[in-house]
Amino acid sequence: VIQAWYMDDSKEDQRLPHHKDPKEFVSLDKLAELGVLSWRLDADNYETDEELKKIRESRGYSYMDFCEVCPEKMPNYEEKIKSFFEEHLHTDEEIRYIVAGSGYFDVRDGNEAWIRVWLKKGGMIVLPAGIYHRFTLDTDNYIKAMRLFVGDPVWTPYNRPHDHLPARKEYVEAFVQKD
Ligand code: KMT
Ligand code: NI
Repeated sequence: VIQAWYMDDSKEDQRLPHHKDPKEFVSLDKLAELGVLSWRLDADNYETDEELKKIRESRGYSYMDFCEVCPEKMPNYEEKIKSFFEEHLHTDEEIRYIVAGSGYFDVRDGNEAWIRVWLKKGGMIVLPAGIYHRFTLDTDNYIKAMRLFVGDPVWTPYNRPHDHLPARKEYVEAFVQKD
């Protein structure tokens, strides 16, 4: 339900996998070194899942709602799809738990290379505050995600470059190591 790999440089359809040739997978441990946390949970039972409950309690995720990305349920669908795929950061964590469908969360590694994280039903991800990232649907064209947040949600995206923001500086300090 969670796989990650380095992306190729082609400008083809963003919904395609964009593997390198040969494929170059990235471990969940490597993602954790970038501050990107992930879990595999039981999406059929999210209402009663003790594991989810524990994560929410330990990380203070008091807020919860759902975001369904499909043309019928999303006002300004095309515009939203475009803005999700603009490279940006947030001043808080971006937490998504996929309860149906699938999609790609792309994150920058310490050398500015794109890592594509493919999340399917049951996959949960935390993108740390200050990491540059973007989102796209895959060719299945559908995702429903639980959105979690500490307190009142702030969804504001700051498109790159926004390197002067404290959240960005703190992220770089804590996680960016070049090799
Ligand atoms: C985001 O912030 O990029 C999104 O909410 C995308 C949809 S959540 C699967
Ligand atoms: Ni975002």
